[in-house]
Amino acid sequence: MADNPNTNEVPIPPADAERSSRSCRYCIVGCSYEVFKWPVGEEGGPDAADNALDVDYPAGYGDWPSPNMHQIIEENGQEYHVIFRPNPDAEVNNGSHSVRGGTQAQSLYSKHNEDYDDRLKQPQIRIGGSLTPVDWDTALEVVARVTEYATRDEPNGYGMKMYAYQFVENTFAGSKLIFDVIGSPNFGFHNRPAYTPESPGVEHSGLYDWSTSYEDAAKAETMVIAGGDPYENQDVYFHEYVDAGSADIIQINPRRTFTANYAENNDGLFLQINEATDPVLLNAIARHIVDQGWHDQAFVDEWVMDDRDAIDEEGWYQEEFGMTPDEYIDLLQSDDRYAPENAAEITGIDATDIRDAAERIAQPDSDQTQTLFTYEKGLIWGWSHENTAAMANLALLTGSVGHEGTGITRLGGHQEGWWEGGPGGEVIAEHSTQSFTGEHVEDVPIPPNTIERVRNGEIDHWHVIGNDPLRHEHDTQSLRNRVRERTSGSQPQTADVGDIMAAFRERIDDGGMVVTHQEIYPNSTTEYADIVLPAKAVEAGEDSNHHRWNGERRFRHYASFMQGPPNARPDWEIFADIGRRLGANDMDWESSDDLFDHLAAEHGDSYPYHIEALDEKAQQDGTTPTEVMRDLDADGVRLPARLEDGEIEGTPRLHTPDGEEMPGDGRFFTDSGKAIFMRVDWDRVADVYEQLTPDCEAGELWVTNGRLNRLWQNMYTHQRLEYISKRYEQNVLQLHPNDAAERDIEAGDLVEVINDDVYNQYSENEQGSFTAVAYVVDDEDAVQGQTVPEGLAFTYWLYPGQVANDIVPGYLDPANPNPGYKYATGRVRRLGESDQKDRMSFHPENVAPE
Ligand SMILES: Nc1nc2c(c(=O)[nH]1)N[C@H]1C(S)=C(S)[C@@H](COP(=O)(O)OP(=O)(O)OC[C@H]3O[C@@H](n4cnc5c(=O)[nH]c(N)nc54)[C@H](O)[C@@H]3O)O[C@H]1N2
Ligand SMILES: Nc1nc2c(c(=O)[nH]1)N[C@H]1C(S)=C(S)[C@@H](COP(=O)(O)OP(=O)(O)OC[C@H]3O[C@@H](n4cnc5c(=O)[nH]c(N)nc54)[C@H](O)[C@@H]3O)O[C@H]1N2
Ligand code: SF4
Ligand SMILES: [Mo]
Repeated sequence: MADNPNTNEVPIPPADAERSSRSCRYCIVGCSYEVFKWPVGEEGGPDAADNALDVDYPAGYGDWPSPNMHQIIEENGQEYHVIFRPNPDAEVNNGSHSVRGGTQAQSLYSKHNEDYDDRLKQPQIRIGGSLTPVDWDTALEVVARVTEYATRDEPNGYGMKMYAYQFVENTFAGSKLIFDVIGSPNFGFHNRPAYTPESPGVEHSGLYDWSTSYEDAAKAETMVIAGGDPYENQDVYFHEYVDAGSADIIQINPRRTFTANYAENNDGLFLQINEATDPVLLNAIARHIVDQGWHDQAFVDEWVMDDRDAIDEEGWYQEEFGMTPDEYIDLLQSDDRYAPENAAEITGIDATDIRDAAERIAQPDSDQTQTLFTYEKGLIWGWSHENTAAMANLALLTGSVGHEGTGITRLGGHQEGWWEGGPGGEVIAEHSTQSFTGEHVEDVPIPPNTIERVRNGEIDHWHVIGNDPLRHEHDTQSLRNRVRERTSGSQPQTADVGDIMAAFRERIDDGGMVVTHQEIYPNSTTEYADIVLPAKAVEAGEDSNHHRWNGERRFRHYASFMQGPPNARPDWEIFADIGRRLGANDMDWESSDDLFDHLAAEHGDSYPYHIEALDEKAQQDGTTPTEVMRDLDADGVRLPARLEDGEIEGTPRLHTPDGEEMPGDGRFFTDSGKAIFMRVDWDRVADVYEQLTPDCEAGELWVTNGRLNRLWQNMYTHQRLEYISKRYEQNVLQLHPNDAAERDIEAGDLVEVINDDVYNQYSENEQGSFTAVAYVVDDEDAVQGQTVPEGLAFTYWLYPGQVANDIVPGYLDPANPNPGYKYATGRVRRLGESDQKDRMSFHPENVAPE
């Protein structure tokens, strides 16, 4: 590691410093940033006229970039200063940032950075057991020939696991490779094993899971936040919109987080739900609404489908789960488990609070509610159908869609950037060998669970791009064991393509598998890779221009401003090269701009986004879609985009009453333009719930998992950035003091979490375990309550080397194979003291302003 030249001083960019616009490399909010770059040795002056920031110095807080927003990079022997600061004039963030975004200058590729030596810089192939540098031609020729061999009988021998979000140019090229060029159905997104919707209950009801605008949070009167924590995970949305508004928050979470206390301290409600019981709570709220007659009958009559045949014709999912309003209300009222008193028993929430929540949601005194429904992974990574469908039902029942201050939306993870480049649905219908049989449908083909196929031998070449499945998938300990077994056969001994292919063919013939990992840093999956392809970090400004959108569909241009490791290549270019080697003749884009222009002109009508207007505008003005986007700068355009009086206009929210903003047929995404209630039935999951529930007698706890504010994902940047990583030197296990005392555990002890019987749908249960540092807060210090209740622990899910997903159950919804990642259990035992025991304070982190 080289010395970091950063001090407490930051150079002022000269007036002619190169300026470009992009958004944060991290979360969904997509805060806008400005980048200034100029040669080392030059500097601007304190007068506004003499600097690129247009500020007269000295100036106050907010007008000067912090040392964390400065970096020195080197290109072709020349050093440059880079200032990377939140854009003070951008609509989304208005100059605001989080600790993650505000430190991203420190993650740029620079010899002054800790991670400089650690970036993947050269293609590698495991030869004689070690990853060995090779040239691009050797590496990509092997990738193409292994793919050919793996798919020699049928296309299912190839499996791809790729991000959905890392810019439209990359996802377009990657999904074209698998669906169009190779024709395999074995696709898994970066966070789940299959090509499934993340919010099936919302999408199949005809709602879009990104239909609101950020202003709606500021204008709502009631805001439901279920299984999500925007203070921790979507910071600037919380600060600039939620906190700036005056909605009563209803936070639904098993943990009393900051957001829970914030809700209570500001006239809202905290519903501290028992783990995994949300469908019962949400149905009980809906039941109380209909029992009281508080639902929006006029909306339901006009906008919710009541014709059974028409529902069935929408597709098998609607046939299986869709309900007419009468059927839905009958389900709520005929099942006594949903009566608030009975629901209280399962969910742990008082009937009075359930009724209170129902009233705040339905707002019986107004004709039009101002209720906004938001949710994220606490619902999605559980009973993903029931949890998301129950939220959609509540929004429809109360007519809370399409008006200011209402709606239903995910809070979100990454910014979004999925643009399908091949016929995914058709390939799955033709080649998937996985099917679903339910109450109303039989043997319908569904997207394959690719993780199962890696385990059972169907996938012979596994191509993993920009994600770390051996850390983030379910049941990772046994998955790693299986992948180790399947990659341990015959090994290449020289860098000759013929020798390498002979070894790989032999391995595949023996039931083994070849793993290709396309990445920017080594991680858990790289340890098992045979072929490593180094990518440019385009999210950090390297190499090429790109586009994606945030949680209100705000589509923006990310201008490249630096090269990155010279011999790495952007993902779209790697996909195109592999595609051409496999015979594609339409993957010869000259640049990412060329690819984007093609996409806007030829594929601009991707559901439900529509960017054709960019191409129309470009033709009108004699320019290109890329240039149109560049001119839209920090504020971009909220999709769908349209051309009005020669200018690009956006769409603040979807599902408005006239539906005019939609280029399609109607207000909702169904053939009739009407929405559909979805069956949410606790019986569908009750058996699995029983099996997953921890055995308290045997000392088991729920061990749920999720995010911490300062850490981003598998910590690919943060494990290499001391400023952040020293705050969490090991994984964390939040424990209730009574659970800790029973096990002789104190704050700062090193503990082990063991699951002796990690649930597996195929009854091949195995053991899993990980270690962490116990975070225990004494009752007298817990001034606003304990974060975790008795019987439940919480851990960070992607900590390097202390992998929480080693105990995560292999439950996937049979209709829509999404994992129940949140529903893990385990025994906790003390190993000894951690080295942090005497150095850290372990004070509560959930204290919100009164
Ligand atoms: N700081 C930070 N922010 C991030 C990320 C990050 O790595 N770090 N990652 C981004 C990504 S990719 C994503 S997907 C989002 C995720 O954003 P969130 O979904 O908000 O994050 P999580 O912490 O995974 O889960 C949210 C909450 O679900 C709760 N939960 C657990 N089990 C249940 C349950 O049974 N019912 C209910 N109602 N709640 C439950 C947990 O206690 C937790 O507080 O965050 C994004 N933002
Ligand atoms: N128990 C449990 N499990 C979960 C979840 C949970 O809440 N609980 N959440 C799920 C969710 S929502 C998520 S998002 C996943 C996250 O799981 P992963 O997707 O595996 O985690 P990330 O750290 O986001 O992985 C991104 C990787 O991409 C690399 N990278 C960055 N930029 C580029 C690029 O331009 N090209 C390439 N090729 N690589 C790049 C980074 O180095 C990093 O290793 O975990 C899922 N698993
Ligand atoms: S809130 Fe999200 S997008 Fe904004 S600066 Fe933080 S990590 Fe980046
Ligand atoms: Mo995510």
